[in-house]
Amino acid sequence: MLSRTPQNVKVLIEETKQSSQGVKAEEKEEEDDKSEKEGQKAKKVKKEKKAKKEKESRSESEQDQKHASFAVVDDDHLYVTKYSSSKVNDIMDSAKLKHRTSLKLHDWQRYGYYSTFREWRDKDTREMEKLDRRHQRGDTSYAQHIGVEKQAKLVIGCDRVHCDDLSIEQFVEKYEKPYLPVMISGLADKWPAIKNWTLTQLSQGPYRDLPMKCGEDDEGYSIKTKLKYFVQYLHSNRDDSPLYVFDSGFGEREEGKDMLTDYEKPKYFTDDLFSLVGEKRRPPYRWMLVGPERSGTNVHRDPLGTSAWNTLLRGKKRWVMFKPGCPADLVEGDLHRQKGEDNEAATYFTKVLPRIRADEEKKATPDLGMIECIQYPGETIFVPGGWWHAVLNLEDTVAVTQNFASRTNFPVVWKKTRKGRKHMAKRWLDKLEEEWPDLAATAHRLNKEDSFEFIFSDKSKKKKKDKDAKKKKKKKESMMSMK
Ligand SMILES: O=C(O)CCC(=O)C(=O)O
Ligand SMILES: [Fe+2]
Repeated sequence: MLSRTPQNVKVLIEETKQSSQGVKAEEKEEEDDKSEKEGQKAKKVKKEKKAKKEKESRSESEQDQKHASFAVVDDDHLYVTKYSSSKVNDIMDSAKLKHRTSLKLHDWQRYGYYSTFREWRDKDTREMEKLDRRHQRGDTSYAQHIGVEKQAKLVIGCDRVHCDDLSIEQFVEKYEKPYLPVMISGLADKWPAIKNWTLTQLSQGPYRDLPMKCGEDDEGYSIKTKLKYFVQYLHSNRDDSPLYVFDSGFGEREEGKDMLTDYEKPKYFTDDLFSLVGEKRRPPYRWMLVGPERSGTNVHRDPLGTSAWNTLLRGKKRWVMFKPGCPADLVEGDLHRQKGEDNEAATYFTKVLPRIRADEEKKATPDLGMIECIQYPGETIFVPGGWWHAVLNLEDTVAVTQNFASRTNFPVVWKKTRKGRKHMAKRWLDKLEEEWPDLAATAHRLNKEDSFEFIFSDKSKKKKKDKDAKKKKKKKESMMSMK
């Protein structure tokens, strides 16, 4: 682990010293009382001890709130009037050090985005709104844009539609089959999550003690923190690219089970073919996201060729998408990142992306198929499999997203799964044969066309066994660290 900065070491040592001195002083008092053997005093000590125990057993959150010193202004603005408790600072600092080991704590603020971000955001928002108006007016169609018809435009907006105006069949024909993104409003209007997932509820309501993944260490272990601590960090941090809750296990923990009933799969996304392999074996597929302003997700494609829907409950998200098949080093920014610039979404959107766009502008025929837009609260974006995408939280956000294999994307997902998750793919195929013979037939046809065969050598079986054991150990250790 990287050492802390001298400044922070000093703070930590001072705090540790103070508290340990405090404990020692109390113990000493008790010893003195005993040695005096005064019945009255002994009774008093007993009473005090009892009171102390009771106090300790009082809910942790009650005590945390005393530390936090914030004022609830409305559902989403729990303004921190003073930097939150040192306990939360310590927890989050330790998470930060584990998550990005190449940074010292003060490096998390080295670019000063905290002071410059809003100016950039407001200007960018005006441009995005203009782009959106042009797109919704129908100035550019997806067909032109992705090169199916001539006159490709450099960047366009995303189609927007209300769910009442888009039937499932229309969605499949217009967006899912041709693999085109769309922003759909109205799907979450009745979700309990609208009320239950406000930032205040998340930090004070029934989910406050849920451990949520907010980072990953160099060995791939999850770094988790309780929601109530994370929300305090969200309100008070000044980091360039803050930690981001991106948690796929929220519905599996006892205290989080109710979260699964706070939302429902929108009508367009009910196919979920991976469910056939069972909850334990299937790849992670649903995530709860709590993103402080300036946090985000850098350019990537979703795993195994799956498509995704992402519903935003609070705040605003800025999206950029590139059509499938674009060169990775170009869209990921490797060709446009300057020395000293990091690989975080905030830098990508504010620095790297404008350079990619400017270069694209110089091309005779722009060919990245860039789609850029802002997602507003209550909107659900459909991200078709294979599309590169990056997201920046323009404000503090809460969202839920799921990835899925459907009848429509099945051929692509099958090819990726049989290669990337061979053992699971075999099991999947067996289940498909029972439940969806037509899809199993598609899988067999694709295997035949590509001369693909399942071969499980002893070596690969051992590798799988070792991997499973390691995963199990990791999970156990990560649970232990939360206790
Ligand atoms: O909201 C985000 O930060 C990104 C989520 C994402 O990549 C997705 O939904 O596929
Ligand atoms: Fe994604």
